[in-house]
Parts: sequence; structure tokens; C-alpha cells
Amino acid sequence: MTRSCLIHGAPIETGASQRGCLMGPASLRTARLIETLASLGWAVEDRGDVQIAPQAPMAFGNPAVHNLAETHAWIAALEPVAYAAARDSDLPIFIGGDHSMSAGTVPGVARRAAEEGRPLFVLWLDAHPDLHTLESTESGNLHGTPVAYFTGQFSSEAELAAYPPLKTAVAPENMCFMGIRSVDAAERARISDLGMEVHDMRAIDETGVLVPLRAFLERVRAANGRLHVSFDVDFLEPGIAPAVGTTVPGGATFREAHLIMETLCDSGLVGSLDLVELNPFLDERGRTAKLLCDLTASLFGRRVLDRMTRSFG
Ligand code: 6HN
Ligand code: MN
Ligand code: MN
Ligand code: MN
Repeated sequence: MTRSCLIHGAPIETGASQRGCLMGPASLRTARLIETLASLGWAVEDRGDVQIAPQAPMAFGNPAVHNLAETHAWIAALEPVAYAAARDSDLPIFIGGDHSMSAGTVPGVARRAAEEGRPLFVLWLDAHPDLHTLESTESGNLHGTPVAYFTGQFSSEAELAAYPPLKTAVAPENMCFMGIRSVDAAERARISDLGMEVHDMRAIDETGVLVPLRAFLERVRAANGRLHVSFDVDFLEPGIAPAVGTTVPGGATFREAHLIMETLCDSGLVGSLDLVELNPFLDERGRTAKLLCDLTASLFGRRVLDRMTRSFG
């Protein structure tokens, strides 16, 4: 049976310090994301970009926090869109846009999972854990806050009121972070308090990507879970993916990233995907956008060889 993929753009850049993620959805379309997935046999429907109305400023006690009203509006706009996309298609993609958009997409998908009676698991492929609360963020860049929000980490009434009410939270123990190599002090404390599954770059160097990934996928399968993958461009080594404002050296290689996507495809467990933080203003002749399309194609079934009928032996 033909599988379906709804695509929604989220041209949000107010969560990042540098401008340009606004152009991310357009760049991925120009790199032929839709045509590529269609050529793999998927029924793809591009629903265009979600938009928000102009916002009056919203103040918050932590003076570093900025663009709170815009982030609030994006979360409110994206949650129902993600819920419906997860209900109405097999593997929706949310194309961003900075990572604050996942504060809307993940709760929406989680609401759909809850309706199916399944827990939502989230694979966070990123250099950063994005685990700041509005109180703890030092940069005030709200793309550093989605995971704390959708796992229900609120340290004050003011924080609880600042973002839209969280309809469906993700259990902290259902998170899996891979590729982490830049963690702030408050995030480090939160990771250990909550006992979250984190595979930093050192762990990946020690075991490779497959050992922790397969163990996590087994956990998802055993729980009859639904899996959401949130792919931040800075997960990748900056040399192969320059189009991101928060590059950190020592990222995933081309081969590691493809192996992850192919393994996720084989698992059959992925129910939704975010492609975030692509900043085309920083790209080199579209190479990062093209790489993201290739990686997505691997997740959607593109293969160099059919593993079952190998051409040797
Ligand atoms: N991202 N922890 C840093 C901050 O400003 O809070 C970096 C956040 C990066 C966010 O990569 O999506
Ligand atoms: Mn991120
Ligand atoms: Mn990041
Ligand atoms: Mn920070």
C-alpha cells in the first residue's frame, strides 16, 4: 500500500540568534524534497507554510528572553497542525524553521499518539539538548527550550503561563539524545535529575551509532511506541553542513548520519520528522539543503543496494 507524507513548512526564525531560518522551508523545496520522496513511491502532499499574525511583545522575568510572543504564537499554531498531520498521514514532515518549532510539533504528535493509546518516544539528533526553561536560558534564544517545555519542566508559575498550556507531555524517560556536544550547566543538571538517555559524541566514538540506536529502537518497539525524530542540522559535522547558526565541531559524519536514517527506516517505527535549523543564508550553493534531502530520502527508503538480495556471496 502506498504510504502518505504530509509536509508543513514552519518559517520561524525568532527562536535563533541569527536570522535566515525563515528561508529553510523554501530551500528544502528548492532542493526537491517533495519530488525526491514522491520518486520513492510515497504519496506526498505539500500543505505549504504555517503562518502567524504579527505579535505584540510579551515580557518575561528573565530579561534575556526575547521574541516570547512569536514563539508562543508558533507553538499554538503548530500543535494542532502536527496533531492533524500525524492523524492523517503515515509519516508527516515539519520543515523549519528554528528548533523552537518542535515545542509545537512534538506535543501535537504526542497528542495523536495518546489518542492511539501509544506512548511517544523522541529521538533528538542535535549538538545541543535544548533543555533550557525560560528561567534558565542565558542566551534567551528560545530554540534552546523546546525539550524542557514538552517534557513538562516548569520551575515557576510564570514559566507555566508563558508558553501555551501543554496538552500532552512526553515522558522524560522516552527521550533519546544523540550527537550531544554542547551542554549548558542548567541543562546538564536537568539531564541527570531526569535520568534522560543521552549519547554524547564521546559515547558514539566509543561504540559507533548503531549500538545505542538499536537499543533505543528496541525500547520503542517493546512499548508499542510511536517515534518522532527531530533532526537539527547542527547534529552534522559543520564541514558537510555549514548552513546552521550554531555549528559545533565534532558532529556526525555523512556516513554516520546516513546509517542512522537507514536504520530508522528499517525499524518501521518512525511516525513523524522535524527538519530544523537550516539557515540558507549561511549555505554554500545549497549543499546543506541537498544533504538534508538525501538523508530524508534514506529515512523514506532509498537504498544503495537491497539488503535482502546482496550482489555477493
Ligand atoms: N538549537 N544552549 C544554547 C543556548 O543558547 O541556549 C544553544 C541552543 C541551541 C539551540 O541548537 O536548536
Ligand atoms: Mn536544536
Ligand atoms: Mn543544536
Ligand atoms: Mn545557553
